[in-house]
Amino acid sequence: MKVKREQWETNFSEWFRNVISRSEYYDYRYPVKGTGVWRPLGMRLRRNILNIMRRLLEDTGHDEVLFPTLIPETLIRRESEHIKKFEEEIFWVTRGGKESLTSRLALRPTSETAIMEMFRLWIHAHTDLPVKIYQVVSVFRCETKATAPLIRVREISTFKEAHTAHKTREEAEQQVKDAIKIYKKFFDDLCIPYLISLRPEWDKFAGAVYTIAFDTILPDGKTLQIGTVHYLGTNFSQVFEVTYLTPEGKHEYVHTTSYGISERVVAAIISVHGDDHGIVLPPNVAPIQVVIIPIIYGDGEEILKACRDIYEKMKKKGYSVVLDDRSDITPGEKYYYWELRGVPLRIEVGPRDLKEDTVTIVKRDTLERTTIPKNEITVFIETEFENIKRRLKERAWKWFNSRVTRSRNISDATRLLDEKKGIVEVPWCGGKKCGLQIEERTNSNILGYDIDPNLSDATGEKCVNCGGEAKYWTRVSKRY
Ligand code: A5A
Ligand code: ZN
Repeated sequence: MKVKREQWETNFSEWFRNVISRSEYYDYRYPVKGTGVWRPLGMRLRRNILNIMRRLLEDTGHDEVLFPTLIPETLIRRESEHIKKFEEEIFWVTRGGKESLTSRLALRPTSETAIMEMFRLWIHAHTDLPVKIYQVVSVFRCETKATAPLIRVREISTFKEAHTAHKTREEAEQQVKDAIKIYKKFFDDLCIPYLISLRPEWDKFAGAVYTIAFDTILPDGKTLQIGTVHYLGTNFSQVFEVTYLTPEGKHEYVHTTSYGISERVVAAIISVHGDDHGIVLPPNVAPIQVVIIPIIYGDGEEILKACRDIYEKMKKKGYSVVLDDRSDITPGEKYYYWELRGVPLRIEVGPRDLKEDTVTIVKRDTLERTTIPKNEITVFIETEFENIKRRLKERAWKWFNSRVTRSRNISDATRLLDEKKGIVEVPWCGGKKCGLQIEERTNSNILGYDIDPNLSDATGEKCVNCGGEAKYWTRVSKRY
């Protein structure tokens, strides 16, 4: 059977909503706008993804913490840039029971201010630094743009935020580089393609000195920001008075960073690998890795016994495996059911397999069917899991790369962005005025330019807006 990706590409938003709800991963019918319910399969996928992140962070010296959800108004107002942006989006708690609160409490939209307040109490001497912490929590943003399940929510329930404090700018900027490395490994392990861009100053995180973002492209050609790393300088430490004593006895402000991801990563992994049959997942995060389906004619006791043997063997190997022995639906219905849910490998055992001591295996990503000797199952699965991961990564990057182009001409760029969408790189002088005009003329957004000068250097090119000397190939896209 050939894999179809028509719905997936031509009708993505409907495909996406359909697939996440029909697969019973996530239910966005909960009656509060911008929220949704993680159902058991979605929860397992979420957990498997977070486990990869946790491992990466713990291996690089980050410790997990848990801060309160509420932030006093006085704290969140302290950094002026920060509050200016988030003011529009904060949910306020103003009453406790029947009484009005004397000072309002914010449902955290992010945690810099709460964390800085405590850093001030924890950090005293240079020997207390660096501090590297993270938490996985819900944050709340009353998004004014249209909400979309997992992609733009108002309760971000899978917010992983890391916060670090350092002695010097150099150390903090090294941490930014380390964070980028961590995120690269993370997205590579999920086979999600991305580009890394330095956001223009008008689009950086509120209170940051600069913001570096990971963007992927969804099947409809629009980009999705799936992670951000911020260098915050001393912007927060100055207003929160977070200082440390140097060996020379001087008080210095700490330099801080923060970096975050959200359920957008789950949206991305489902989106970039899917097809018209539903969800397709790399085996390392799939909630169910193998499903066994008995193909029974008449009395199937022997076939069921063979299936149970395989089930036990898989379990012992540590795989997440299901034996679908339901008798009220046909094997065909089961195929459809588990394909929709993205199980990477399906093992079928029928009368012929029983006779010849074989099993039939179907790979979810290619829907290809092969028959192998029963005693080769475990070796087959182990290598095929790696193969699936490699194929998914290759296919995703190939599709992604075919949607990244360069253009030296604004009307060309605009046409590309209208027709093909994706990412178009144009030469840019680096000026804010030109940047904003490029956004307006293309009716798109500037994502910024690559942090690797080898990729972004546009020496010798002319700015696509003013015709002056260009500095960077800057990325433009329609985005979520
Ligand atoms: N404290 C820093 C880390 C922070 O809040 N950064 S951020 O505002 O850029 O958010 C981190 C990531 O969360 C973003 O890169 C984006 O991938 C995700 N995110 C932001 N708003 C979101 C929303 N409304 N719904 C889902 N994900 C969101
Ligand atoms: Zn210009």
